[in-house]
Amino acid sequence: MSTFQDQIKELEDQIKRTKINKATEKHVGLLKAKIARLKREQQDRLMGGGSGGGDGYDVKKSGDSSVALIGLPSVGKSTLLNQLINQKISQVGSYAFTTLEAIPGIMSYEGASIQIIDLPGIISGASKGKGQGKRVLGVARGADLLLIVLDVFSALHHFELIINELSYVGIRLNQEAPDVVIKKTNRGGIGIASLKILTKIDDSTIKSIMNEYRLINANITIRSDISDDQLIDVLEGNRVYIPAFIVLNKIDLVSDLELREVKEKLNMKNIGISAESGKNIDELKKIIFNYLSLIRIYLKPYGMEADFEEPLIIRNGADVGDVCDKLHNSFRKEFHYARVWGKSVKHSGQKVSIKHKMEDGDVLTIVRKTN
Ligand SMILES: Nc1nc2c(ncn2[C@@H]2O[C@H](COP(=O)(O)OP(=O)(O)OP(=O)(O)O)[C@@H](O)[C@H]2O)c(=O)[nH]1
Ligand SMILES: [Mg+2]
Repeated sequence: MSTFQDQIKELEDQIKRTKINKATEKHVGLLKAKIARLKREQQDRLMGGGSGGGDGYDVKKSGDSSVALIGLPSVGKSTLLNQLINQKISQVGSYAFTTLEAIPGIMSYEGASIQIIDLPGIISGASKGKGQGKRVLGVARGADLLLIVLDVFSALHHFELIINELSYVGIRLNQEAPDVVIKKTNRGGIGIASLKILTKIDDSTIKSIMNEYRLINANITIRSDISDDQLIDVLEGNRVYIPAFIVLNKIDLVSDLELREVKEKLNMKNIGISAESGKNIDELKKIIFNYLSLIRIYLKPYGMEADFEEPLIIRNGADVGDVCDKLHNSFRKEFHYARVWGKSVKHSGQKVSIKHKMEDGDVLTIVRKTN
């Protein structure tokens, strides 16, 4: 295992020693691709050897969205879970590794049921299997939102550690998935069609990175201004793109000035809270709800009044078909047409297809073929 580690370190040092400019761009891109390959091989080895123990805890997804609490031991994750869901289901302790498995709970907010998953603390080397780390990170990979929980006293150092561990298992935070499509061909070399001006990578770097992945004949269509790292992410596959923000806990123990100093140094959106006293918990709930970009749909059964009491909660960007799937697994098959009142249509009661995109507050009638 150390040989992987040594090789990766050696390549990373080479990048550090290289002055990055137009002339070295391609070389650096290649080094990065090599590092990515070594990391993948290292991960494969770990998985195969079973040293991490499975791919995550067996947490059943429930609710409209799931949020994972990730952080080092004793920062207050379990205290926070209990606050958010208003129940004491996860044990709190003043010693490290109190929590030994994933503990899910449901937070109710604005008609939405949001699953919050408390996790064991992670430590440096978690991504390589240390202290149940792989299982913890496995759950994090499946979440719709990550709350990075930091103790206000060690926030900066811990933040960096967590970012590294997450990145190692292919989790990309607060990044759009790069819009890149690659199709293998039989001949003709690498054909590049960029529909955006590329400011971070040039054609020759693209080609050599693709060659590093044994792609000699292929067409690549690029619709976002990608970097070399993002191209490698696409080639590696297996990346997940998850929104995240920082929860700075235990602010009851510091002055406002101390808190401000820490906040200024963090380069990710954050909120200071006290999980123990409940300070800023309501604000945090609101932030969670907003980050998940959930929308409310009011269902109006055919020929009846709309139900404005209990909206159906679904993710932003969902279409009528997604609503059907949420209601019953027969709805999509039996779908005839739908009518919508609200922001997503021009006319009230407009007839729409199953592909129609919904917006927050829309009223929806689904008409089934059997009706
Ligand atoms: N002062 C203060 N103490 C807190 C706060 N939140 C948690 N604690 C204390 O910090 C200790 C650790 O809390 P836990 O909630 O068990 O921490 P954890 O992150 O779940 O720890 P592990 O399960 O070991 O990873 C406990 O003694 C808590 O009482 C807070 O906001 N302020
Ligand atoms: Mg805990």
